[in-house]
Amino acid sequence: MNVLLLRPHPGNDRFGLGPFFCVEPLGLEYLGSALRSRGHQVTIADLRFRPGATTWVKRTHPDIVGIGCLHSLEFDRVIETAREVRRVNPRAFILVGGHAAAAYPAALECDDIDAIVVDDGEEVVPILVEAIQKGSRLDEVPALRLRTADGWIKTSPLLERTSLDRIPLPARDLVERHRSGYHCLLFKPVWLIETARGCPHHCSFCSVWQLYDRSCRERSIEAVVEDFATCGDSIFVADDLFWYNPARSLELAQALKRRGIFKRWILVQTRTDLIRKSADLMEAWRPLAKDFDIFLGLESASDKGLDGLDKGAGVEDSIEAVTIARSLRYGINGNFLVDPDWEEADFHELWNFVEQYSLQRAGFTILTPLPGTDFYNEKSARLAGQQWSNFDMHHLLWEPKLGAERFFQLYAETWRRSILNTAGDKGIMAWIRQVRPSQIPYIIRVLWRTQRMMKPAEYLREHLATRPSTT
Ligand code: B12
Repeated sequence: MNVLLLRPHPGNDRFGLGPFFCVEPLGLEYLGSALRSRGHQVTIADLRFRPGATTWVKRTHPDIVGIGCLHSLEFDRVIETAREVRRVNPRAFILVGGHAAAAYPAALECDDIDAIVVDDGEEVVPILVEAIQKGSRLDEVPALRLRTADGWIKTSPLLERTSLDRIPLPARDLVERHRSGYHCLLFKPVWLIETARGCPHHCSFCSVWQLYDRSCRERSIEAVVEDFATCGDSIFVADDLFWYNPARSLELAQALKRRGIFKRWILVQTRTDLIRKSADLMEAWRPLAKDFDIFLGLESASDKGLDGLDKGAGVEDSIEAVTIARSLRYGINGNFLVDPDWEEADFHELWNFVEQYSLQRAGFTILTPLPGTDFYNEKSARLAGQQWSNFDMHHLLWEPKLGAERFFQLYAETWRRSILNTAGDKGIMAWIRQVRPSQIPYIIRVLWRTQRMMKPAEYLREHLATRPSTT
């Protein structure tokens, strides 16, 4: 079968770190690899670059079109893309999958989509493609929401979680034409690598553990080493919780070292309490890159705040983690959550914490009930009428305690205290000095776009223009 896999443009990256990150569609590359190993023909089109869906459909004449949906904020764009594909090729079977699609398929159940995969794709997608090819029953394909003449039905779940070793390496060649466009912060081009999937914790705002029932799976050391060896110099590790399994992480660091891996930059995401327990492990990993950044879920400046998010770690963990990581020359990026129900004093507490521990490289997102979480179900009555593109963690989804105008003044002030404020401690020249001359236009463009986050009026204008008419 001829399969076209599409990564839609997310549509909404006016706020947040969108301009700083553009990462390859790794999930689609694993699907590409799985399908090719069964003899199917695969094209991946990343619609964040030209041309658009219509051109790709006309160019490839697909039997099946798979659309990736990682983030809830993309739901409407995914439906629009499906509609566009349907218009150009009414015969193609249209399938959607990816984290947000699996976590909350209800948002995508419409006439222009034929099926939604509600689990990982490496196993399910080849079964579905073969069933379509043979004309056999699709309701026997596992892990689907399927559109039928009688409405949407759910098929049986997979008997076991798909092993990450089922498909050892992604088909990266399918996106190589876009490589120079993939970037993270100062690093360009960038490669996304996954060594493990899932998280055993239960933070209230996160949909990952809820989708995977707190399970964690790991790729084999050999596959990960091969992936690191064949990717380029700047690596973003997609794992939900890096360094989760100490014995395996140590073995992996040693195997990478034996293979002679040394990267210009690696970024991983992990928890503060894990760093506190993992100083030895972190020592083993640090020599694998010139610059090594950690994205830490800092979330709150107080134990009360962390408890309220079911974080399972305290402020002492944050402070210790930052100290340990810095002593080993890791860069600390991170994120704090800003609650719409905050008082003025809560903002001041956050600013003082950021100042005291020099956390100006952290980002700040608005606490958002993401579909696929219990938090979303609890808040759903207050979310009526919200457009999906507002679920980017930079929009207010209900009236904040301080009123929208005051909230955005304080939220913008929070961002003004970060290194992204070019009128603050790190001016534009300091950024420019960190990149190659050829990247200067890129960094200027990105920084110029991010300055919007320091301006309360910009948020307020956006809020008034995009909120549901009933609020
Ligand atoms: C990399 C990443 C990003 C990248 C973008 C990646 C890209 N290619 O576009 C960046 C850094 C830009 C990013 C940004 C954000 N992200 Co993000 N991101 C991730 C992360 C860490 C990894 C995704 C990944 O590649 N995994 C590895 C691949 C191999 O797995 P996979 O994508 O799940 O693919 C498998 C299946 O899903 C399925 N599948 C995938 N695609 C398809 C397609 C079809 C057709 C089918 C059938 C199946 C299928 O099969 C694949 C193989 O098994 C996930 C965490 C996660 N666990 O999903 C968060 C995650 C998706 N992000 C999240 C969030 C919240 C955000 C932000 C809003 C955060 C912020 N602070 O601003 C922004 C949004 C930016 C914007 N405006 O668009 C949430 C989404 C929650 C939700 N319910 O919406 C997640 C789940 C993180 C979390 N723990 O909460 N993100």
